[in-house]
Amino acid sequence: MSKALEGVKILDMTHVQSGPTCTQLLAWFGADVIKVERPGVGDATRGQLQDIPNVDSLYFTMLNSNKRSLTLNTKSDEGKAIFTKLIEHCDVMVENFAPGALDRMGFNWERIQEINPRMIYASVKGFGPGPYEGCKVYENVAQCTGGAASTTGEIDSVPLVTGAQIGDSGTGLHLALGIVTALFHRSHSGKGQRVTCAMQDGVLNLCRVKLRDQQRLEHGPLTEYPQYPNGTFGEATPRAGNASGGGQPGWIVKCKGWETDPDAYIYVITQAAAFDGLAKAIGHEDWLEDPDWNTPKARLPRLEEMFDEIEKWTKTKSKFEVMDILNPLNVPCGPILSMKELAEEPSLRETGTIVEVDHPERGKYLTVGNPVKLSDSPADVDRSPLLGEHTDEILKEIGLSVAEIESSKSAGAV
Ligand code: CAO
Repeated sequence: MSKALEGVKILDMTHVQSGPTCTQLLAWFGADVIKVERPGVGDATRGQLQDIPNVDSLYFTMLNSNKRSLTLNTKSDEGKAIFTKLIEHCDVMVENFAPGALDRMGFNWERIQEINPRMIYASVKGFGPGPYEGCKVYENVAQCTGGAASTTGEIDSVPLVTGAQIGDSGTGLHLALGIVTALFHRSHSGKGQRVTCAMQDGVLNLCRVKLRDQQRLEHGPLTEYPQYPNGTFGEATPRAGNASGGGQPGWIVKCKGWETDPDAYIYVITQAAAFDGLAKAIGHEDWLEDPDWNTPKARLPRLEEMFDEIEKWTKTKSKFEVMDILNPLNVPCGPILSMKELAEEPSLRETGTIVEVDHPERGKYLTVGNPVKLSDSPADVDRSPLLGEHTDEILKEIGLSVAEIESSKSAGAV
């Protein structure tokens, strides 16, 4: 079985999280990803949040599997000459430096096209063209500027960021789709193109239901939000606690052990089609004949009371017992799983979603494998490279002689 992106060469100028998630995904699909890093320094995340002294951090190892590492000073003359050869050699270049950094090195889009008209040049930036386009951006800044933070949190409380890295990894995913789309286009146009994705745009795309609600708000209260019927709505989509955000009301309710276990909770969705079974399971058959309860519309002003009643029942069961009882009744629900539970979940190990990898310096560690499964192109997860581990072999591949490699090394270019 061949890898789907076998033969595609990626010049990976990415660092931190957003860009590396994109190139890691392409590497899992079989692309040859050449990660270019500053000599002696490398991607800053190698040294951030280190759990073992002087060993590449999990931050780095979990974002850079299946890649090769080449050290290169792209600001020196020798380094620029090698970088030019790499642009000739590769199909795709990906970067997520601060705005203008590649231009300052002398490699703007026009120059890259001159060197290789088939090159696809992909970038992540914090913002698209506009008042903030020159700003540096990290994950939580993007969550705040893309609409996630203003719509996340308890009602009447502060905006919240989420642990899901929708600004970084989310934008990396968007960019990867842009790259494979441009590769497909190149297969018949013969030409490369510029691919950009701003983190603000990526987050907003993931928050589109909240822009939907912004417009619904002009026509009346958002009846599935906890503010309805007694609270007030302002001018903008408000925070909604754990309300489902969809047409089927949902909430997080306590399960047995919640007093001591911070994750003894379950999300329950009261989908109309399965409501009868749910009502019976929690001992509320009376709701089925009661006009205050037996239609979704009648229940809307009573959602708080409804979830209180559901919780009285879930508090008598573990979150997994609730799963076992409600799923056969077609009630969509999901236990709040801790990272420990996920790390130990055998089915995730079997599918390769959680993978154990061996690293020469840190030993074994867990990482998240490719969540996208292709039937004919399995994605094996290999460890991340050491800094500059593949410098010599890559320089040979692009045509440098042993003497040229040695001279680049003594000039400090690699
Ligand atoms: N050789 C020589 N110089 C190199 C190099 C190499 N191989 N690799 C990088 N550099 C240089 C860059 O050219 C840049 O130099 P100049 O400032 O002189 O142009 C410098 O290293 C640092 O780049 P940077 O400004 O991107 O790095 P930073 O740590 O200051 O900022 C970040 C980091 C993430 C805020 C910024 O890169 C950014 O806003 N990126 C776009 C948005 C993004 O992807 N954010 C997500 C990050 S993950 O949370």
